[in-house]
Formats: sequence, structure tokens, C-alpha cells
Amino acid sequence: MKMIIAIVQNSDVHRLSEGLVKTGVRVTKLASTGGFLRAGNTTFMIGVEDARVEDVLAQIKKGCQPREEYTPPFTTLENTDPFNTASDETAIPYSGSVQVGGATVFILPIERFVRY
Ligand code: 2BA
Repeated sequence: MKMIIAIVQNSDVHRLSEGLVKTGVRVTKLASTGGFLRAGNTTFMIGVEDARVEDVLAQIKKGCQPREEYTPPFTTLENTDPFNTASDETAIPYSGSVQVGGATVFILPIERFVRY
């Protein structure tokens, strides 16, 4: 068995969860927030038998679109330039857009699963 953890944009959540539930996949959704954009997204926890992992991944891939999002004005990137010695804590203001998604997916082995 595997635990699929998928971070999904809110606009894709309804379609994806309906599709998964229709095919008999059990899903838990958690409200989450992206560390970079500081915008809401949704984290799916999906426990599935190994044989269904590829099917679930295909549904996630089909259901989640990449989108261009504008970064908020307060977004900063850490100073990683070794020649910029102004301060280790210097932050470089970052504005523009980033591509978000389709989905960010982690697949973890499950040691034991029980349901009472
Ligand atoms: P956010 O952290 O809000 O990131 C939104 C998008 O901003 C990312 O899209 C990426 O294109 C960009 N981005 C994120 N961190 C960046 C950084 N340090 N420098 C420059 N650009 C950066 P995605 O990669 O598709 O990620 C969408 C969401 O998935 C993320 O929202 C976060 O909630 C989650 N995520 C992505 N990678 C993750 C990871 N390795 N661990 C945990 N969560 C992750």
C-alpha cells in the first residue's frame, strides 16, 4: 500500500475529488497554504493499493492544470549570492509570475493500515 500526498490548486479540487471518489478511491482533503505564494491550496491524502497507484497518478495528472500566478508584492527570495556579503539575512524583492502545478505529488510506503 502507498500514501499519495498531492498538493493541488484549489481550482482543480472539485473535479479531481469527484473523479477519484467515483472510481472508488478514498480521499482526505486538508486545507493548506503554499510557503512561497502564501495562497491557499489543498493537500490530498490518498491511501491506495500498489496496483492502483498509477491509475490515481493518471487521474491527478489529467485533473490538475499548470497555471501562471503573480507573486504578491511582499514575496522575497533568500540571498544565495556568495558575493553579496551585505547580510546573511538580505532578502531580494521578487516580483513577477511563477508557474504553479499541475500538482506536487509525494508517494510514501505504508507499513501498516488498519480501519476499525
Ligand atoms: P507555493 O510554495 O506557494 O509555490 C508556488 C509556486 O512558486 C511553485 O509552484 C513554484 O513555481 C514557485 N516557487 C515555490 N518556491 C519557490 C522558491 N523558493 N523560489 C522560486 N520559486 C518558487 P509548484 O512547484 O507547482 O508548487 C505548488 C505548491 O506545492 C507550493 O506552493 C507548495 O505548497 C507545494 N510544494 C511544492 N514543492 C514542494 C515541496 N518540495 N515540499 C512541500 N511542498 C511543496
